[in-house]
Amino acid sequence: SRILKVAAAQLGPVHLDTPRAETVVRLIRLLKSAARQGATLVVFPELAFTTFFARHLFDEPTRLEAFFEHDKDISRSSPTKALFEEAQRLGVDICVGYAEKTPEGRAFNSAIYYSAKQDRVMAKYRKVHIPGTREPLPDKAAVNHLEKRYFEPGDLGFQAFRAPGKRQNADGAGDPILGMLICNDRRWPEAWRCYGLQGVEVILCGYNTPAYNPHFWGTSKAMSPEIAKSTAIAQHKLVMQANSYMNSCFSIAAGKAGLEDGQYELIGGSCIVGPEGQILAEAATTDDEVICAEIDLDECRQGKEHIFNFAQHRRVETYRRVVDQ
Ligand code: CDT
Repeated sequence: SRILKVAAAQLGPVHLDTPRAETVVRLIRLLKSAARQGATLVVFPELAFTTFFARHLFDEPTRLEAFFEHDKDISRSSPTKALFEEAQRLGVDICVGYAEKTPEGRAFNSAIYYSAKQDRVMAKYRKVHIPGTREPLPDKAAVNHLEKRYFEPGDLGFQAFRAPGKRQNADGAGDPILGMLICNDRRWPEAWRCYGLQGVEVILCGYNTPAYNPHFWGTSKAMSPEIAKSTAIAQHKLVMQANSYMNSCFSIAAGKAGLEDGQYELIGGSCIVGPEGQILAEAATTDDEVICAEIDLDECRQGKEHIFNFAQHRRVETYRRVVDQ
């Protein structure tokens, strides 16, 4: 058995004017709580250091720039570095999402994996499936989702990696095989399958999912906000459970939750899912909350060796449309 204690750190609302440093303090509190419960890997939400700013149109470029991290290595720059320093002190690996601005001025919705053992950011993922629109909606009452305006689609692909932990042999073969996704990516089976084909054992996914947004969302205008919200939560769990099952892997989903700026609601529902599609832990609130689960990575083998043994059962000669269209 290859047992690991993992956690999702759900973050309650972060408002437009919340100072970054204040949010970092909350993230550190969640990290410490996860470490006290024995977790050695903690996943934080998408764009964890700020409000979900893509719902707003910013006329002033400097206003928008303030939501981005401009330093190449946020584990070494203020105020974000305090989170990584604490992770180092506690010996806990973290995956955290942030708005990345490159030195060339390119903008990505990114997540990084920090290894406490190596004391460095050892993997980066840039969100591939960018939802929403470039232009704001004409309907004045609508809540915008301007991710297409603010972020380029990620250019790093879906690269699985091994996180150095309690190595079972010299080449690291006992270390967990991990992959990162960000929010809307979790609804696309192709993204999971790219990781599944690399033998992924744990998918790490931060998210910000609106509870009610009939302009964009699979929830119709005829639905009450209550039904729309429970549908959004059900669809979130559906994709985490189904894709974990179909790729025989664990998954950890950490969301931002609750009412940002008193009016924009994000679903909670942070969860940890097993390779048979079963929910192992689930958030009970829409505020700051840590959920943990002890997982045995060897439980991925049952599916990988039998029902979803890709080498034995996939029929790649029939899948051309998936990449051609
Ligand atoms: N942040 C993010 O990707 N949210 C999307 C909702 C997009 S609605 C235009 C999600 O899939 O949860």
